[in-house]
Amino acid sequence: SNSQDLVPRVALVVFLLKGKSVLLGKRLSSIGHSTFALPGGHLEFGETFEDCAAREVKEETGLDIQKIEFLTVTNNVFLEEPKPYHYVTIFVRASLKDPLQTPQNLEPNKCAGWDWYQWNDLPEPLFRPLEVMVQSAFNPFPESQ
Ligand code: 8DG
Ligand code: MG
Ligand code: MG
Repeated sequence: SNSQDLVPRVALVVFLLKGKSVLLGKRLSSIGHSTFALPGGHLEFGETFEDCAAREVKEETGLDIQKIEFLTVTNNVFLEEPKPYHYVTIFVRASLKDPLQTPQNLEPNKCAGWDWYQWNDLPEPLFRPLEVMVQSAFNPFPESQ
């Protein structure tokens, strides 16, 4: 694609929280290949943040989520990566509708597999937009936890 095709895009990603853990998957897409990232994807035309969060998590993991809450938005400009990208990324948190439901790897061409990781023992390397947040001491858990 030539440089005139480069536009900022809107992404929405989900901190799916279970106890002190979050759900992460190792990316197989060209952007952020082999890094650990949250479930999520592109906001579709006409979609609410909540609908997008529930849809992406369902499509990618089969999990049903509840208590979807907006957390923050970040501007992710990575022009020097092998594939330059600019995402305005909306971060939400959510919990499982059924805490016993386990994630399935429903998009094996895009993800090596999903697993729960303790927030104080995250895998490396993290996907850059997520790494930036962790470096800034961002915490996705409710105050009480
Ligand atoms: P879609 O076709 O399902 O809409 O897209 P996708 O294949 O699921 O896209 P994605 O790469 O998973 O997510 C879109 C973009 O969101 C990604 O290229 C960059 C941005 N993004 C972040 N942080 C994160 C993150 O932690 N996880 C994911 N999956 N995407 C993220 O800025
Ligand atoms: Mg997706
Ligand atoms: Mg995705």
